[in-house]
Amino acid sequence: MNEFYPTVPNVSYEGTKTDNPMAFRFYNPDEIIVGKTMREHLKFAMAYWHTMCADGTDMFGRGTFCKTYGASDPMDLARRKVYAAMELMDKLQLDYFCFHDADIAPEAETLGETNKRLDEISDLLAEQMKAHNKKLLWGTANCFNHPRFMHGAGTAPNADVFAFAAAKIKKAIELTVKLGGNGYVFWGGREGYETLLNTDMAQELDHMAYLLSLTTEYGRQIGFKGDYYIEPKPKEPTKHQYDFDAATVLGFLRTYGLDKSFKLNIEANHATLAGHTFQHELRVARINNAFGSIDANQGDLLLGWDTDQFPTNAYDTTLCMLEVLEAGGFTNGGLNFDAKTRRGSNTPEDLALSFIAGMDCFALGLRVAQKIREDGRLAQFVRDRYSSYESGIGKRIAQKQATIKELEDYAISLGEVTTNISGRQEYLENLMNSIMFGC
Ligand code: XLS
Ligand code: CA
Ligand code: CA
Repeated sequence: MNEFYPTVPNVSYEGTKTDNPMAFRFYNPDEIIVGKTMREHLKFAMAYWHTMCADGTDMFGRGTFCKTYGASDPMDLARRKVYAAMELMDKLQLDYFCFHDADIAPEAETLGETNKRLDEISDLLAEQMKAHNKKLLWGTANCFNHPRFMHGAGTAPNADVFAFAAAKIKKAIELTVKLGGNGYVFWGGREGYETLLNTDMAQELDHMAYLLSLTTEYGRQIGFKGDYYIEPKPKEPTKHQYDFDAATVLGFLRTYGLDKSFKLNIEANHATLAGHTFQHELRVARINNAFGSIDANQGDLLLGWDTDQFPTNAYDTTLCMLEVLEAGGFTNGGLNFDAKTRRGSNTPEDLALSFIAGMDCFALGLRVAQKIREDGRLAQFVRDRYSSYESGIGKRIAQKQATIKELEDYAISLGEVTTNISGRQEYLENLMNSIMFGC
């Protein structure tokens, strides 16, 4: 087989002093940090759709990257992508990947034919994954690209579309099981609305819950042992997406008794689209025992859409890794680079440099997060801030033993609240800087 990325070398750790751009400065895969290698902590994955497929096409212009791999027809292209993916993952030391059904094989005229194509390419993937020691972090179904999904998939007003979506998800779960996937993601695609004037929201939500039950139960029947994730996103492509943010998804799951069956796949760019920080979404997931996996990217706060940029903001990755460590690390999840190079960064070297930047940024985040935990001042500050709940009336509130009359008597006896301790936000922000930059 050809070499698809001749200008990309095998990338390894050279430390912060190196001037080699094709090297890791912070990501040292086999270095142990609190009992685990960095590789085990970070579990980096490549998103097949961006890395192998997307050619930079946007609504103003054609593609700027060549993603044809020298292929002569669509199935030849699908096969070549498998080999190219393995080569790139090897060179970048990426152990995992994620895919949609439509990323690995082109849709045919009928679903039956499409499924045959998926069988063929997944056979090749299975063989090559074994040869290259690669793992599937999660699989998913693309129920948003084809025109049949113009009004949604599980929430479509057309029952034929619902059936089609169910069949596609069934097949995508089968592929995930076949490839030993650790997870399966439900991302709402077009599950939302453009206007309530034509929408029966109650019926759509009921249908969505039914689709989730049907497909996830089927997965368990065929031996899927991994985690099911829902990936929140507030808007785009629809004006309103039902899986708006982590809290909305948790409320929806509880309404339909599905909360025990799902965890969340939190994407940084979707968090900011919802008007939250990445850290907020991770915290909501963690405190609700729903922390599962992460789509590692970043948006541009000056743009109102999903730019899916490679993550290079070390402050955000530090806060993210603090949440991950606090959650006890990943189990079935990992850090999937749902990210693409900018349209103007259009060479294979740019692709490698973008992964290096993202991997180094999360490695740096992990290193600093661990330093913050070792330092202990941040966690101690938070504990002290709530210390009034450790004794007296506070302890009775924390133990949920206080009566309303008791609280009233206590408040009257106080006369006024005289002690309210400063939150010291600026001090804490400066503390973060001093730990991050080693001063
Ligand atoms: C799109 C989503 C998508 C999911 C998988 O915005 O991020 O890529 O991660 O369908
Ligand atoms: Ca995503
Ligand atoms: Ca995105």
